[in-house]
Amino acid sequence: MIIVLKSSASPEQIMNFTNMLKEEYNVKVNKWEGVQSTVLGLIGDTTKIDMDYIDAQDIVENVKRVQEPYKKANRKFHPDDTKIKINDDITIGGGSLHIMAGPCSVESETQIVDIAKSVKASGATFLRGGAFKPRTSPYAFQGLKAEGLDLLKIARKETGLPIVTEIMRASHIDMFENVDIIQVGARNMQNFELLKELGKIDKPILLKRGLSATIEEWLMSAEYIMAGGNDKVILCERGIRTYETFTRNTLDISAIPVVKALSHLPVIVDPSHAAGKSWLVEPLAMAAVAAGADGLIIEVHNDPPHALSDGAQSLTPEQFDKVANKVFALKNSINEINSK
Ligand SMILES: [Mn+2]
Repeated sequence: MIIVLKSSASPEQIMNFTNMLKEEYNVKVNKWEGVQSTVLGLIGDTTKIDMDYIDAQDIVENVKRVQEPYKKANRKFHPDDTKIKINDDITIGGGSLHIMAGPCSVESETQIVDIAKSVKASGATFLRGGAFKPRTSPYAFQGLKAEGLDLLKIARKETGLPIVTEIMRASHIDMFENVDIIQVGARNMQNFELLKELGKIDKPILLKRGLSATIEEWLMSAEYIMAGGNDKVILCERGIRTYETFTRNTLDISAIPVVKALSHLPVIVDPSHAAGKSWLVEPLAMAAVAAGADGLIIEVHNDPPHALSDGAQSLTPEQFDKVANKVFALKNSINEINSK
């Protein structure tokens, strides 16, 4: 971290400020005295330093970070890809390609079990389904809640597919004990109290990117979970809000290689919520795999026109089968190219 001091700063003020930095943050402080101003270079762990607090000090002209504010999620301190094991036989990360598929909302036992069976037959390795739904309108279907979780478990028992479902509040964590991957939705990406509680459990967390979150903010949210001791974070790019209105969101393909360069955490992509239109799911899924995603999460419904949520972006099981086949074929080709 570099701190530029105002030219009006007196030697005594500079000494007091330097001593405060050393004592409060346990960092080494290098000082360069120029003609116009003095510059301080902080060496050590600066992640705990509040930049706004430093910037607000009377003698500070400006302050700049030279190192990322996240540590546990940072590839610099963990060069190898994180691989997250689920049920001993599934590994996410390090070049994997897993597809999580299922309906936006769990609607009934037959619905979820039928969809689970068909997506499994097409190669999906996880069943997704919402029990608690964060809807834009309070009048829209809010999910089957606890009953939805029970139905997901029935579908898991029938198919063997591990389940991924979204949590909305920390007080529900006990209810999610039997879930294989807990999803934090885009709207909760900065629900820091929820993130802190998820940091205390030993369960993979699928952390969706907020709809207007920068990559750094997204990684800082992962850091919240990891700082509590839970290293099993899977990042999920699901599109961000831009000025474009044709698609529901704009899939940020560049975020995939960027996050993989900055962090060791696995990255999966949600083309369904990015596009908002079922016909766009295939090309976006292909692009995500080509860009290096470790997996995909795709909405599949047996009767999209009558789905209680997100019907327009849901694939039928037949359409999903086609997309899954293409995606796995593409992954094989990419592996072949990369091995040359
Ligand atoms: Mn949905």
